[in-house]
Amino acid sequence: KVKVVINEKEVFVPEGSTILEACRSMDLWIPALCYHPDLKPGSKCKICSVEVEGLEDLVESCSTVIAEGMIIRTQTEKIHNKRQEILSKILENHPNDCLTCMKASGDCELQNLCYVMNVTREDHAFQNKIIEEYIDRSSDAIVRDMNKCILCERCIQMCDEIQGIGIYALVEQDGRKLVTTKDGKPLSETSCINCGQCVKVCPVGALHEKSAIQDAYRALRDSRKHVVVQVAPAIKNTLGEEFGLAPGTDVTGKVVAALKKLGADKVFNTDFSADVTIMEEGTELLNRLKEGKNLPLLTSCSPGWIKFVEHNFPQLLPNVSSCKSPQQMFGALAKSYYAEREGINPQDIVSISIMPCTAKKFEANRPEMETNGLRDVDIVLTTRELAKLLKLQQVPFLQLKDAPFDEFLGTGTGAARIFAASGGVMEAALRTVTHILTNGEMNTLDYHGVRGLEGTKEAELEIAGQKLKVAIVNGTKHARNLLEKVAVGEAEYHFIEVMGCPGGCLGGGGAPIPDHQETRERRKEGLYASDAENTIRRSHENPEVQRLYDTYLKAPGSHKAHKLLHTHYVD
Ligand code: HC1
Repeated sequence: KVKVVINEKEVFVPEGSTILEACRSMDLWIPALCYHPDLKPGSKCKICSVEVEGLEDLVESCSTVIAEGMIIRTQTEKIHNKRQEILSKILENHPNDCLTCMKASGDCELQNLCYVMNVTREDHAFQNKIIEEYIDRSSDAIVRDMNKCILCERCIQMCDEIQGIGIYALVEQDGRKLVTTKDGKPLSETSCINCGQCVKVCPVGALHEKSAIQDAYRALRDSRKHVVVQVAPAIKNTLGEEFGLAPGTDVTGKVVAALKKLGADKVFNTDFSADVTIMEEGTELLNRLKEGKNLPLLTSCSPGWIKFVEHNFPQLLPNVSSCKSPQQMFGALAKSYYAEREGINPQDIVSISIMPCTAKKFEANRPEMETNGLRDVDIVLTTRELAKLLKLQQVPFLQLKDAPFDEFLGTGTGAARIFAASGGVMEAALRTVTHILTNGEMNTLDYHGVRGLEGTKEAELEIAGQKLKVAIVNGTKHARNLLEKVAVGEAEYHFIEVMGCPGGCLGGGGAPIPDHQETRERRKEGLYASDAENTIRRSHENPEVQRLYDTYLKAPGSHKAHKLLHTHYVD
């Protein structure tokens, strides 16, 4: 620790921390717009500037490392004037349309800052003109409205440094600085993977998911439609954050009750189809191991990751599992298996999914994601969108009595729940594959070696004489590093789990904000606690999955299973 003086008070702060980090750890407020805990300090907005005794100019607290004996002041008149000046410049170029902005009041960092800094109409000029060409609605997942951009460059950093994709750039156009896609193309024509990580770090309403709230609202009120809703694994341990609960809190029962209140006819569980995925993908792995073909097998649950392979490693597409993601498997089964059993015309079913992911919107729209001419999934809402819909409808989420999932497609195991954490799909697969390879003699439940939020992990196992070398990556930057080695034969694995977002789906682009390493750790702990509490923790032991195979699909990998649950991606 080092001794410093902050606002005339002697304090000890961790060596190597920046002034901003030190002040925040002491609950001392310093405004910041470009700073984000997941990103390298960019020193772009300079609104976090503070005074250090002995220095004439203010210094940016986000990038200045504290030194022994420093005398720091965070709230002087000079600082206040500087912050007002910076804010004025931002507001001159920012539309004054908070009433209709997609960034909810309270979530907009600029609006919060204006409030705290007592910004008044008399003192500041606002830009009221919206330039239509600055709005890009071409993507199925993300809307960009550069009218609202404050040039903090968080999106550029996120896309480049963390995801390793780099589609954004800062340019000068018509005498104005703008963040655009690198070649100025609409988002849908770039190599954007729709992961939505840029949306999560945008402090204002310049980037947001393409809203499906209105579509969901209409469907849920349409009495002629039979609305089935599926809830992804991550939602159960993250939606509570939108209502003030700690990250990781298990709110499964409340989510079900809330969706019933909104008008869902049936509330089902994506964990069910995640268990089905394990049956199908596990079988695929065992077949490929037997044949020695198309190894390593690459998981296919994460649609951002799939798009990443299509753009960057098309030669590895034969390695990608042919399994549709659990979201799409669920949709296909809802309009076939479930519809047939209940005697419902599949055309009358509206299939809504609640996902922590913006790329799931894109995935649901992919042309191949349909069965018998009907879309597998009709509407995708992110975690944040569901929270917004619940608030709009005044559903008293925290007061709701827990309700159970509806039967038939409602049971999920602990193995399925951990799909939402990096390493979870691998662990779920290992639980079942080990059982099969050892004829039920080995039933290991906890594979600690594949858990954790690190970008890349690997493990080697021997199961019934079969050597298995596996790797797990999260975030496409780490995926790129690993796949480059795989593509040239420098790294040999049998099975690789890839999730497109940092930490896996628990850090998805549709997850609650704030989202950073610490919140993701706590969500992960919540997910594994929910797994440990589940009385069934292996996918093949899910009684509803067993019924699906006994009465309908017959066996994993069967002709019918292939027709409904598999797809293929072509170069
Ligand atoms: Fe995911 Fe998946 S785990 S991809 O993160 O395989 O989004 O939660 O629903 O489909 O099950 C997301 C989560 C989710 C799928 C499953």
